[in-house]
Amino acid sequence: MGIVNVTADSFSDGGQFLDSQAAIEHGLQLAADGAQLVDVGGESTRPGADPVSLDEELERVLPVVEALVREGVAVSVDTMKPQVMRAAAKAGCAMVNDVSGFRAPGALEAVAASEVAVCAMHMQGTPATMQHEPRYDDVVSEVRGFLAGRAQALEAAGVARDRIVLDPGFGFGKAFGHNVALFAGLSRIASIGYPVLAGLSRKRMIGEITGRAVGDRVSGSVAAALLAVQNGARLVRVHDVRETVDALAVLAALKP
Ligand code: HH2
Repeated sequence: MGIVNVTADSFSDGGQFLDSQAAIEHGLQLAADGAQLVDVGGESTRPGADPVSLDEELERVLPVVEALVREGVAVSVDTMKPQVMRAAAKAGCAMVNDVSGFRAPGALEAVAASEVAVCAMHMQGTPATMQHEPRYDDVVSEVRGFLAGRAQALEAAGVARDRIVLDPGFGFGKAFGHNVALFAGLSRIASIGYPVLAGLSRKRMIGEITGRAVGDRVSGSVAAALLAVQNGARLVRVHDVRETVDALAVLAALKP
């Protein structure tokens, strides 16, 4: 899954693709580079990011989704808003990706009313507060329990089992040690019985390990994507698609 942030303030590429034409061209490039899904988001979820209004989010996301769908790209839409989910599904997106796990009132109904795939992610708190001393007794069990509950809620709302993907939400209300424990516990998350998506690309934990600034975390991110796949992730959400696709091809060809 390649990332297109149509935002002014995303942590790694904020402002680069706020213009729809630039976002569309970037999405097409990611697809040409080998992304099987292109994730389009109009609201940054970085810690402390400003919320975006419904109208603004629709204005940012829809033209990009429509253009990419027209070009035959499988598009995922990264949103927490049910109205954006409905509009994106109508525009032909293949997946709705919700970092709040479809907890907004009306979100379950919005995706159940369409045939789209869904990615439900775990987040402790909200983007405004999530990095203020996140706490868990047992992070893997708690995240696993939450995701199993969201999968159940999605199915109860009418979303078919084979449309559901789960994501532990690296960096979303997690300190470094929580992220490390979740990474080691990816196979336990996968054992819930749904494909798992891992999003580590250029995140702070990669910076904490490598000492590199956001713009210089490609190698660290590729290494994390490879290990995530080896640990049980079926999808990886990345900014650097070409590099990750090459690395995954080498992994597939050479792993014993
Ligand atoms: N991470 C980000 C955004 N959306 N969705 C899923 N399913 N999993 C993730 O790990 C995830 C996500 C944050 O990354 P990015 O989109 O680059 O930044 P921002 O939220 O600042 O736009």
